[in-house]
Amino acid sequence: MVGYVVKSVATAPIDGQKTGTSGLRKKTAVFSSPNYLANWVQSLFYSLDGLAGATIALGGDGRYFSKEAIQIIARLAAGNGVAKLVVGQKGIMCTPAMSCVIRESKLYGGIILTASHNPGGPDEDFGIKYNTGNGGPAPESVTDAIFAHTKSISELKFAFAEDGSEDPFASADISKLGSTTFTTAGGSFEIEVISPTEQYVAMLKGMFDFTSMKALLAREDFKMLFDGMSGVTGPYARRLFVEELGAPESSLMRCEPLPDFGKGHPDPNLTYAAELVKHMDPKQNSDAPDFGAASDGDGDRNMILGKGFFVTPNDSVAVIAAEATSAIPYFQKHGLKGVARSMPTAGAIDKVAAKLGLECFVTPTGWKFFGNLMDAGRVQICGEESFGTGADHVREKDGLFAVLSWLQILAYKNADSSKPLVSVEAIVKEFWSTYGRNFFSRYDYEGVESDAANKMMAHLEKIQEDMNASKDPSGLMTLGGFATKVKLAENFTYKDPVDGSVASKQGILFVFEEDSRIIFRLSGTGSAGATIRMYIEKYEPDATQTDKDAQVALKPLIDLALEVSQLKEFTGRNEPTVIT
Ligand code: G16
Repeated sequence: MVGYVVKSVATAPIDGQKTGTSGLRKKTAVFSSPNYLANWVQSLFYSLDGLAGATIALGGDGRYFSKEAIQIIARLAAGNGVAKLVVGQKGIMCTPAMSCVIRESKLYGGIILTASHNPGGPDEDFGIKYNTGNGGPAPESVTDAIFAHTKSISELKFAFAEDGSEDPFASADISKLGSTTFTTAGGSFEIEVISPTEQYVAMLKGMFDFTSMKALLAREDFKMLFDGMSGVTGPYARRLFVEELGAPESSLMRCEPLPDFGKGHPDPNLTYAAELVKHMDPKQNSDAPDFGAASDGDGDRNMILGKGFFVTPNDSVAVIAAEATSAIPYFQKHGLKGVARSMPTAGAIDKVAAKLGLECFVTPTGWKFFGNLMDAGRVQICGEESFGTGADHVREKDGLFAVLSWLQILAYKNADSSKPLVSVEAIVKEFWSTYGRNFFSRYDYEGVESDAANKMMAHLEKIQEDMNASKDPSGLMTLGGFATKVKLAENFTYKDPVDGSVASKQGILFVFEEDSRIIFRLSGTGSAGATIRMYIEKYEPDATQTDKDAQVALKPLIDLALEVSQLKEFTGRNEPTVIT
């Protein structure tokens, strides 16, 4: 056994280490600057009770700088008394798999190295986040404590090799499965390298009926295409769709994980997954597949497509909830009592909850807000407009869970193989005819100057405050000089129904009398400048009107939102970077 010693190394606080919507994300150059990562990780370890002797997991999307980060974290983990680090082979572990491993192996927690859907590489982004023992992202009580420590930190507890060299754990080869133990005076430290796929794939196999999905994929009139966007999901997708379900290798695109995602932006939306969208469009590809899906850098986001048809994440989670107990074995077995969505997510799932008599919760943006509701057994399916869909099998959103859910629903609707294929589009349209349609669009303005974005938000805050101050007894307000009547204007505040914790200022929303709304918030996942998100939603109950193009149906509201916010005037931006 190889020995190591723990030494204290002096450091000083570094500005701007506040955790965002999901972890700390910065440019790789910032993360690799002296002590930047180490300060945050040491602050994390200071914030955790009972860490001595604990086992924690470590892995991520394999992006550029991950190898160096693993070495730093292992040295700090040993230095802070962690007994064992469970590392995904080659440092790989998709985010939902990490949640699964923490839960199933009953670990103390886990560290995920990812900036999710943000690009990677020396000039792009790196990120880190911590998940607690329930497998979910750390709550704000933990991230606030980490931030407080980053502001006063003065020492790093590092492990060194006995000969004084800096990498005491170099002999633990993380490209190979197995375990290595190192010793120090009065203690030891073990590094176990595990398969990033085994536990997670086994869990998914227990949740779905692979036989019926296999039969669907064997049909001559059914083809699927999965885009791994050169992120971490590729190997999981190959294992599930090709090896387990028998789909041909040609059902996969960009399924080799690359540290810079092939210089792409691994965000599964209509802009950044344009290549997949093109393959799925029968006007551009005469052999367009029937079902398409994409996943992001770390495998928690997903996009679902039919042949020439985009399923919004809002509709996707609502369809899954509506079909769950008839089509998906996991929910047939465990039942469905409640659902949840983030505030800017369109309310299609609310309609399902009302019809099925389920509890329905609206939380701030950030998957961490679903954790308590799931732990309390009140919510089993959740979704966010930001291409996040998941269930209570783990405490992260789960891209492959969403893709398998859709395959399972398709298998269920197409159980009779002698009948023509029921398409993704037909399933969504049947949903609209039952529940009505929540037209939805999100405009993203990326890389806006922070000061300009903050001024625009302050302007909107003032409008909302003035409106509330001048409310007449009818409770209705007018927005500026516009005819539209406003039912509610607020900066969203959420009180967690389980632990009573309060999250305020989570987005400014104006809800109109005729079941429509506009929302503004600043993204918490960018690494530089600000990203303004403008969300527009309108509910259409009339089944004869649900077939319109969303941009056409929402045009008056989009114009109103731009005018009220004075977005162009504040930011100088005439067009959004991404329209969803
Ligand atoms: C993270 C969070 C999600 C959130 C999304 C967008 O996703 O886990 O809950 O909806 O960011 O957040 P924002 O609008 O603040 O950018 P991911 O996939 O980036 O980890």
